[in-house]
Amino acid sequence: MLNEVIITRGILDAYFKKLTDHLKVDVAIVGGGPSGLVAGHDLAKAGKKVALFESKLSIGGGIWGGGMGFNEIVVQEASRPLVEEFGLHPAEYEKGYFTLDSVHTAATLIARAMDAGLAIFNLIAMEDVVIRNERVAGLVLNWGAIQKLEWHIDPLTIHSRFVLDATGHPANVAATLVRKMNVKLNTSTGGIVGEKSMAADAGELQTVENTREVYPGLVVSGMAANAVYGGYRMGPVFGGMLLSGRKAATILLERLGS
Ligand code: 48F
Repeated sequence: MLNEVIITRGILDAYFKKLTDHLKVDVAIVGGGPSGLVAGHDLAKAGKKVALFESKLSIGGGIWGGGMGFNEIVVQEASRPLVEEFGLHPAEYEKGYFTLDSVHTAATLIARAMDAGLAIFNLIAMEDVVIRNERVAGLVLNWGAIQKLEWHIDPLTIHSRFVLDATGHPANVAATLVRKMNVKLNTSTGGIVGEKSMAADAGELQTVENTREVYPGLVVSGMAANAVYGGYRMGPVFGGMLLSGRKAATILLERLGS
């Protein structure tokens, strides 16, 4: 006969073991969209201790909804090797344009990243960063729902050697750092330059170019990179996001000394 208390204890013990194992990590990723998932996959595969925190229930960010809710996305030739490496099934639509089912893409990226060793914590939001010796050194975390309700409940904290801001359009980690610490970022203005309007080709190249360490200890990827450095948006073409995640992992592995 199934015992409800054993079920409850199993969940609590397994969850708190997972969380306790990730109170000190090499890289803490904020945001479970395409760039964060690819970065998490590559870092975990390279043997790094890496945890991803996503404020919402579902992981996958902007992938699920395709374009305007039509659940297909497009990737371009440049990202095809990465797409195939992950076991996705690109269908050529016109020369150089490939469609992917967005639900299969999100599910596959999540599964591959977790199989590589990425720990994912959904429902948990970054509300602030830890500062040590004038560098970002961890995350201040609270339940995503508590953040939304604006309840006055103190957060908990983890330490990380690096943080990756993969929060998409709002670049929430970099924005929080600038708002609270009044620091100078390594951007043209020293602040968050702001995302530009739609120009898919330029935006796709820029999201990879702009994937950089924007402040000691803080790397930005995906749309957050374009928001911070002033790149264009590109809509539901996702190759740049995937390649940005890969570049973020390469930068982080170099900085971690691998
Ligand atoms: O926006 P998102 O998918 O990130 P991305 O990797 O990809 C962008 C594309 O989806 C799309 C696009 C492609 O052309 O432009 O927009 O840059 O995912 C960002 C995730 O971060 C979460 C948010 O819920 C989303 O799932 N997030 C944002 N702020 C926080 C957060 C926070 N403070 N704490 C935790 N998660």
